[in-house]
Amino acid sequence: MPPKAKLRKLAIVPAYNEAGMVGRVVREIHRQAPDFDVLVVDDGSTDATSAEATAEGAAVIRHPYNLGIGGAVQSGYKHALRGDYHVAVQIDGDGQHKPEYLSKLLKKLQTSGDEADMVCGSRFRGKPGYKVPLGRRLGNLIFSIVLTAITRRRITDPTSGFRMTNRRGIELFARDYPHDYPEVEALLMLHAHRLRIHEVHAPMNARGFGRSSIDYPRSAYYMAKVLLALFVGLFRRRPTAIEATGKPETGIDPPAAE
Ligand SMILES: Nc1nc2c(ncn2[C@@H]2O[C@H](COP(=O)(O)OP(=O)(O)OP(=O)(O)O)[C@@H](O)[C@H]2O)c(=O)[nH]1
Ligand SMILES: [Mg+2]
Repeated sequence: MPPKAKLRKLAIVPAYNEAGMVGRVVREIHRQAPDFDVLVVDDGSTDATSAEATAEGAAVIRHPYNLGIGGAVQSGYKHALRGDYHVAVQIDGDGQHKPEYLSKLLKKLQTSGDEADMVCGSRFRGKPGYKVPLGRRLGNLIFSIVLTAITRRRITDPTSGFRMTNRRGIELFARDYPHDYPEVEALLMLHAHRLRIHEVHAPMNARGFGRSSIDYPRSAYYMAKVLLALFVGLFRRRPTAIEATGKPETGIDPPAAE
C-alpha cells in the first residue's frame, strides 16, 4: 500500500430514504476524516436523500430503482475501482456507525501488512454502545459461530456494515457482490478468494431515524437465506493461492497505482 499521504480513500454511504440522517452522516465523516472522499449511493429513495447528501458536499450516485443494499454497496465499489481508490469503507447512512472510528480501522488496515485485506468494525469486541435487540444478537451469534468455523478467524460481528478494505477488496467487490443481506456472504467471499479479515472494536449507535430494513418477519428470511448461501458457498470452487494472489500462499498488495 502506498504511504498514508498518498492513499486515495473513499467512504461509501448506502442510503435508502435516509433524508433525515444522511446529511449529518456526511458532515460527520468530513469532520472526523477529512482525507476521505464521500460517496452517497441513493438507492432509488423517494425522499430528499440525494439533495441532503449533495448539500453537504458528497458525491452522489442515484439508482433509478431500489436495488437493495447489495446493489448499492457494489455501485460504491465500482466507483472506487474506476476512481483508483486504494481504500474504501462502508458506512451506513442511518447514523449507526461512528466516523470517529475511521482512523482506527485505517490504522489496522495499514499496520497489518499482508494480514488484513478487510477490517470490520465490531460492536461485540467490547461494549456495543447501545442496546442491541435480542433477536439481532442471537442471529449474529449464529453467523459468528459458522463464519469463525469456516474462516478459522474470530469473527464476532459478521452483520456489521462498518468495514474497510484495500484495493484487493475493492477489485473483488466491484466485480461480484451478494444481493440482499450481503454482509455475512461478503465475508465468505473474501475468505474464498483468500483475502484476510480482521476486526477492531467499534461501538455503534442505535438507528436514529427512519425505518430498519430488518423487521421480525424479514429476520426469519434473513437467517434462512444467509445460512443457505453460506452452505452453498462452501461448495464453490476456491481459487488456488496462485490464482488468487499471483503468489504462493501470501496475501500481498498489488503494486501501488501511481
Ligand atoms: N441502498 C440501499 N440502502 C439500503 C437499503 N436498505 C437499507 N439501506 C441502507 O443500508 C444501510 C443499512 O440498512 P439498515 O436497514 O440500517 O440495516 P442494519 O443497520 O443492518 O439494521 P438496523 O440495525 O435495524 O438499523 C442504511 O444506511 C440504509 O439506508 C436498500 O434497499 N437500498
Ligand atoms: Mg442500520
